[in-house]
Amino acid sequence: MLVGIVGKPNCGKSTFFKSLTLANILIANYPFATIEPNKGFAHVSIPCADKDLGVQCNPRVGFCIDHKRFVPVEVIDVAGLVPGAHEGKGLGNKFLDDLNHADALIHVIDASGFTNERGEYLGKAGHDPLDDVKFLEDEIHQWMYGILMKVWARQARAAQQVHLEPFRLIAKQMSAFDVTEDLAKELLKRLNFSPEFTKWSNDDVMVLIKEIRKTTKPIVIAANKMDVPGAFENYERLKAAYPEYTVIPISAESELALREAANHGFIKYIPGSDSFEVLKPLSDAQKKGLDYIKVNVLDRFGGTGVQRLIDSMVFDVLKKIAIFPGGVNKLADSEGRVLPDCFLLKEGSTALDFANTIHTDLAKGFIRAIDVRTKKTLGKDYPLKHRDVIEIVSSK
Ligand SMILES: Nc1nc2c(ncn2[C@@H]2O[C@H](COP(=O)(O)OP(=O)(O)OP(=O)(O)O)[C@@H](O)[C@H]2O)c(=O)[nH]1
Ligand SMILES: [Mg+2]
Repeated sequence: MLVGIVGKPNCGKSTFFKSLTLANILIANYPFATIEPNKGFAHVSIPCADKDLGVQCNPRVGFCIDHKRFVPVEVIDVAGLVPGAHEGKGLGNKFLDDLNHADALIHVIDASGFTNERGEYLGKAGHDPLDDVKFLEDEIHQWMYGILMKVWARQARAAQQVHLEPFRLIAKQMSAFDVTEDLAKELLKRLNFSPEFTKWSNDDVMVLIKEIRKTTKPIVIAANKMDVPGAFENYERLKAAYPEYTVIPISAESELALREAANHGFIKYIPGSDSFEVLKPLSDAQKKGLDYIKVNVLDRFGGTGVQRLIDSMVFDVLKKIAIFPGGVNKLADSEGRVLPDCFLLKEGSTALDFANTIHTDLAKGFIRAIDVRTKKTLGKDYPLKHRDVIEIVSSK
C-alpha cells in the first residue's frame, strides 16, 4: 500500500511527510523546495492485541507504546503541483508519474490562506484555500485523461475491428494505475456505457476517468496550518463546501515539533494523543513553543490531527483491517519476538487470503485457521475481523 502526499507548492507536504516519518528532508518557505520524491514509512495506530492476550508484544517492524500498536504504511511526498502541471507547468508532469501506483492521495491544503496558487508566501491571508480543492482534482483528472487519450482514437478503431471489448482496452491503457480488466468492466457497468466505444464523446471519457480516479485514488483533504489564526474558519468552510470529502484539520508543524521533542527525550508523546508529558528541563524557547502547541492545537483540536488523518485514510477510506499472525500455543517467532507482525488487508478478506498474504505455500497447504483469542477453528472462507489474531494450520 502506498499513500501519495499531494498539493500546491509550500502547503506543507514535506513537513507533513517528515512528521509522519521523521526522515531528514528539506522543508522551506518557498515553492518547489522538493524536487525528487521522498519515500518513507508512516504508521497507522490500533489498539494492540497483546493486551487482550496478556503479553507484551515486540514488533519486527513498526512499534508499540502503551499497547498502542503502530503499523507501517508507505508514503510518498512529491513536488508541488501548480495549475497546468499536466501540460508540464511548474515542475511538469514528471512527478505525477511518481504517483502512478499510489492507492490513495492526501491533499494537503494551506488552510491559513497565506500562500497563493503558485505557493508564494503572501505574509498574510490573501488566498482562498477552497480554490485549491478543485484545481488539484482537475490536474489529476487531466493527467489521467491525457494518458488514456494519447492512443485512444487509433486503438479504439483497431480494437473495434477485432471486436476487442472496451474494458480490455481500458485496462491495457490504464495498467500503470493498477486498473485491472475486472475493475474496468465493473466501472463501465456502473456507468452504463455503451459497448460501441468509438462513439464515446470526450466528455464520456472524462466521466470514466473521474470514476477511475475515485476508485483507484481516493482523496482525503488535510486542512493544514491549523495553528495559524484564521485557519480553523477556512477548515469549516472547506468542510461545508466539499461534503463529499473527508476533511481533517491538522498542524503538521506541531506534530513534527512534538515528535522531534519526543525523539530527543524531552517529552513523552504518543502520536495521536491530545497531550504530552515533560520529561527533562526545557529551555525557555522550547517551553514557549510547546506551550503554544498545547494551547492552540492540542487543547483546541484534541490533537495535531496527523495520526487521525493517516488512520482515517487507511481504515475508513481504504477500508483496511489489521490482522496479527499468531499461534494458539506460541505467540513468538523463532527469534522470540512476541506478535512480531501485523498485516493490513482489505475488508472482506478471508482466512485463506491471509494465508496467501503471509506465504503462498501456507495457502496451498491450507488445512484450517484458528482464532487465537477464542481457540475456535475457522474455515478458509472465514471473513476476517479487524484485530483478529489468527493461526494458519497448513500441510506445507
Ligand atoms: N504555521 C505552520 N506552518 C507550516 C505547517 N506545515 C508546514 N508549514 C510551513 O510551510 C512552509 C512550507 O513547508 P514544506 O513542508 O516545505 O511545504 P511543501 O508543500 O513540501 O513545499 P514544496 O516542496 O515547495 O512543494 C514551511 O515554512 C513550513 O514550516 C503548519 O502546520 N503550520
Ligand atoms: Mg516539499
